[in-house]
Amino acid sequence: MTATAPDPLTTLGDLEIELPSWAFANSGTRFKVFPQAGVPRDPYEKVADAAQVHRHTGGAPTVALHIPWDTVDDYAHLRRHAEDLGMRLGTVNSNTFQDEDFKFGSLASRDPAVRRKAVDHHLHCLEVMAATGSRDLKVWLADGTNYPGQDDLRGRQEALAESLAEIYSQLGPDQRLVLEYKLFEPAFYHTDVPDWGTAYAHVVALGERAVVCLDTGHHAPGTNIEFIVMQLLRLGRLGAFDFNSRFYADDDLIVGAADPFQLFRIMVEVARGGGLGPGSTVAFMLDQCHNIEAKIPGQIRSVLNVQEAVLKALLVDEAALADARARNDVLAANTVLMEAFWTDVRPRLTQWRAEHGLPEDPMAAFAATGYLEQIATERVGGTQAGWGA
Ligand code: PSV
Ligand code: MN
Repeated sequence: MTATAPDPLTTLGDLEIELPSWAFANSGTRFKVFPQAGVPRDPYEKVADAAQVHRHTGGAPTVALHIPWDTVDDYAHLRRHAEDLGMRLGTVNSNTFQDEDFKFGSLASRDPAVRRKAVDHHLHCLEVMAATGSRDLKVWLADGTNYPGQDDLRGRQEALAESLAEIYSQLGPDQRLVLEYKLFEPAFYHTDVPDWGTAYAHVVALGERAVVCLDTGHHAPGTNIEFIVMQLLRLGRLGAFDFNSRFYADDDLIVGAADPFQLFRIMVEVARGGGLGPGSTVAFMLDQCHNIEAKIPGQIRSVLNVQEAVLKALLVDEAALADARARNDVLAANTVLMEAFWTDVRPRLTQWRAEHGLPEDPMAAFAATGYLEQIATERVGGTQAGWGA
């Protein structure tokens, strides 16, 4: 750290983590969804649950919406509801993966009628964003093929470029198009936006307000994700994260649960690349599903894990690191990094929370509120929201 570097805890205090509305809904695997008592029945209740996460962590003031899952009659009203709870509505995620018409593709379809419908869905999302006050339209596509020869790979890229260009042309001056890539699933042979390079090629062609979303679960095992973080920051195109953790594929588990060291390495590159602090435009979103654990505490734990990783990353002794690197002292450089990683930042965070009027132990404090028991009793009738409903 240089003498002029801001206090890490100040930087941490500015960090805003965005919560996914769908993390509060029922979710599962293709084998089984286990419903939980008290799960929200509408977007209003999802926002109320998200507000609990922010209240206990001080670090999660925005909720991302997924359309049509979070369709309401009056988005301005939902926005006021969020604001009344001390929250804001954040990224709007489009959804072209659950409609029969998109079976063979959406924005990358070579059928003009299908593409029209997919583009129109995104234009509708832009209307939603005007009412919610959202900056980012996040586009993740399930588009791809299952069998070699099934479709024209290049033709689909041209179709996709055309669709994205039309959507981009309708963005407001302060809005961004955020393109998310994913290696595979649901398509198994090829995906139309499989990697950061493809996403980058598309966003560069679109213009300055198009950026890339890096979902930490969307790479081949063993991929050096922090390298991609560094490169996208270097190129000025890291727009957002979808944080989660994985053991095998796109597991959508609690961020930092599977590999806290990887999360730390990612945050080191974010910090070094200017992705933290007041000037940053990187959106730090969670994209997780709590299939077997309670959802609100699952989100609280996730926010705490990100905060811990960020604080550790900010503790890297940059001067010592630069010195070791200049001397090609491999072991010394590695030691500097590991010292930061092994620092137990929990006492500092406890103190920071106390100083900011937050509960010292957010997990215990939330459990003590009885909120989970309360919503289990109160939220009877109606239909519980689910991933996909
Ligand atoms: C796709 O796997 C994805 O990561 C996209 O972000 C979707 O919008 C989200 O998951 C849905 O859970
Ligand atoms: Mn995602």
